[in-house]
Amino acid sequence: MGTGPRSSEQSETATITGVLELGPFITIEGVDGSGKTTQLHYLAERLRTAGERVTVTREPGGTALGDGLRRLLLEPSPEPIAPAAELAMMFAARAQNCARIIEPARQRGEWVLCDRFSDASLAYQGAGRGIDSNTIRQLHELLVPGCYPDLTLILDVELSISLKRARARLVRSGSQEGRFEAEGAAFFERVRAAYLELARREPERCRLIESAAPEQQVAERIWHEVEAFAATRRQSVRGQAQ
Ligand code: ATM
Repeated sequence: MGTGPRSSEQSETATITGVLELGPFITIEGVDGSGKTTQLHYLAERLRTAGERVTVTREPGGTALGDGLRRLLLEPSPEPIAPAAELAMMFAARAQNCARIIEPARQRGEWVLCDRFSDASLAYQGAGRGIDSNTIRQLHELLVPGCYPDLTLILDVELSISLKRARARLVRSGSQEGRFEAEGAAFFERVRAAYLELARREPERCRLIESAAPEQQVAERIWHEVEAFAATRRQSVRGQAQ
């Protein structure tokens, strides 16, 4: 990629001047069925083809502990899970993911692509379950201090499309991960509205990507955003190095 995310000139500059450059941290968000996981893998492949080192992770999950918590969180539960317990488990998985996967990969200068992160807690446990958003932000600062994405891609699609896609995928895959899918449309409307609001409130970090379009078009739009992000980042590293 000529104008690609990272040039050898940039890494040299960082090394010579001793400027500490953490690898870029990108998260992808959206309601279930928005196509984010497919797009995350396209993006990872494209970055790798461009010569970048990329770590892909997801939440809840990404580590053995996180995958165990994922099963407890997403598979049908023998008893209703209290919203506060759900939130605490999401953050336990996140703390492990940050400590074991995200931070070490960033320290090695790799790109980190994470399928959902704390914005999902704000959308699902905040807007969806009604937990105060300040409490969620405080929990983030307490448990994963300073671990914030540089860029967040929010994929948006009408619920009539996303719900159908998500439920069809569950049936196709035979997966047991249906606890959230059992929620009604009003729950997902609140989640979607929270993501739209986040994109409005944090335009520096967040890019809203309309994802009803064909996959390849969505992938191009994402690549365009990532290239622009990488160019800005290169400029700022050069600025620090001078
Ligand atoms: P994925 O299917 O995108 O991996 O997400 C699993 C579910 O976890 C998703 N449910 N649906 N539909 C959203 C939920 N989730 C939260 O509720 N809070 C969080 O903090 C995270 C990371 C995920």
